Amino acid sequence: MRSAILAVLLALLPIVAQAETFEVKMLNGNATGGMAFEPDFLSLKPGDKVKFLATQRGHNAATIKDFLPEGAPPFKGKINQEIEVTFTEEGFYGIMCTPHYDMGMVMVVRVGDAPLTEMTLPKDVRPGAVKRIEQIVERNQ
Ligand SMILES: [Cu+2]
Repeated sequence: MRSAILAVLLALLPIVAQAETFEVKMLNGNATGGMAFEPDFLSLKPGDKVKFLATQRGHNAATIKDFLPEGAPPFKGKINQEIEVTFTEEGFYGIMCTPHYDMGMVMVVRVGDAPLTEMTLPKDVRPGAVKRIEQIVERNQ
């Protein structure tokens, strides 16, 4: 019994050991424009974490409605709050800053290896956000 448990734990070990934590700054602006996540694109393995840092004031990180893989739980951080999120489901996640969504403060998180060309946006994404997402896709293809 004990050796069976050990075998299971050893089998899981590589997965746990490989999980990484990435940091994303929430900024009033950077080289990509005003109101920005930095970086605004991350490519993760399932189980990786992202820590959203309240680097500058007035921002949060939240999933864009219907812009996340099936089965993935939405999240919404509070303004000025640092949050850490574990990404488990493969696919594309659109992340926004709630107060600056219209201004295009969004980022894309990819979990897994799907090409960005397979990403589909929900219909009601705001124009400012669509513009930023198009730039993100262009820079990362
Ligand atoms: Cu913001």
